[in-house]
Amino acid sequence: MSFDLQKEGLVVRTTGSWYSVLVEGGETFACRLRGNFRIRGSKQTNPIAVGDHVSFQVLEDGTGMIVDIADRRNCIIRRSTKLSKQTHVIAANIDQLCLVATLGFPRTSTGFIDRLLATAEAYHIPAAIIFNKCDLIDDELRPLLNEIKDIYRNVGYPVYEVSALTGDGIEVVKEFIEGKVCLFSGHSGVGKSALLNAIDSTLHLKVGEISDWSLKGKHTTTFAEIFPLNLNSQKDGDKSLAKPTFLIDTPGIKEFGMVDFKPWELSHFFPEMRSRLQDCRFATCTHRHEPGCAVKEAVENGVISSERYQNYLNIIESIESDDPIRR
Ligand SMILES: Nc1nc2c(ncn2[C@@H]2O[C@H](COP(=O)(O)OP(=O)(O)O)[C@@H](O)[C@H]2O)c(=O)[nH]1
Ligand SMILES: [Mg+2]
Ligand SMILES: [Zn+2]
Repeated sequence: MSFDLQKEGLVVRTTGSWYSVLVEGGETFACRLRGNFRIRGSKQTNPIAVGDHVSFQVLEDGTGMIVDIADRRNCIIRRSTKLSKQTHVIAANIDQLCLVATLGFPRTSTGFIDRLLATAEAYHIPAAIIFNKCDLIDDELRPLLNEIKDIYRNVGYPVYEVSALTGDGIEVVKEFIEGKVCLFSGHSGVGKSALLNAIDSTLHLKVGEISDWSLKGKHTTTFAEIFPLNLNSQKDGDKSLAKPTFLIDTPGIKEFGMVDFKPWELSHFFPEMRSRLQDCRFATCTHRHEPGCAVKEAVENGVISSERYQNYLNIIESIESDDPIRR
């Protein structure tokens, strides 16, 4: 028996002890994990998750035996229970969180946006905000939208404005996500399904279904799964040059959970505060009542958005009022 043929690929699906691994060129192999494979970080219940890059040996029957997992750039996890130390890795190596938001119909609060952004920061996942339904932005809403866009651009987040309905801005978003593994998140009703349909017209996701934003129904799974997106860009004919783009679907987690922040840690996940922490008098400054606080000073000078700061305070408050056993 020969084990010479070794391949590398992306785990796109997991079902029990089998992993679907996509290799360059588009072929998928059903793989298993070598029996004595050491589970990295004993706190995790699953050694491999979708998004992992693995090396495997092709066996005679055409299946694969995974022999190595590349280090993860990031991963999102779920605790089995609130107090449990065991965690379940939902997905790994996410290149881009696309936070879909709307200024109206329904209105996404900046509080929600800031929570999600802080969570993405904690997970080391780059985040961008896509404001959808821009066809509904009238003269009255326009200044507010511009103001909010400026707040996030100033912090360093890419911000896009699109309409899934008219197709406005979609090409720019396609260019932005090309070649990335993307996770779309946002409240129900903001148009995630419609937006994904506009990005990839072959998806045919149901629009207007309140409870379901995932691809469930189209592909029935309760596990996280990664799908190639067909960006079918009309402008360049040579598709072979395009880098594959992927969508992570995570049924079961509607939104990112909030990571277990400690109050003094939270500002590490607000980039505009993080860059000023060393100027606060106290290393564990929570930027509320402490003297010599560089963050508060930046808020007073209008350098840090007071809206972001208020949302920061609200998150701290919710951390402190939560189950005290956890910290
Ligand atoms: N006017 C307008 N309506 C939209 C747009 N995108 C989505 N919608 C509508 O918003 C509702 C919710 O869309 P859906 O994609 O199901 O949102 P999801 O819950 O985030 O997946 C549907 O009635 C869509 O037709 C848009 O760009 N403009
Ligand atoms: Mg939906
Ligand atoms: Zn401070």
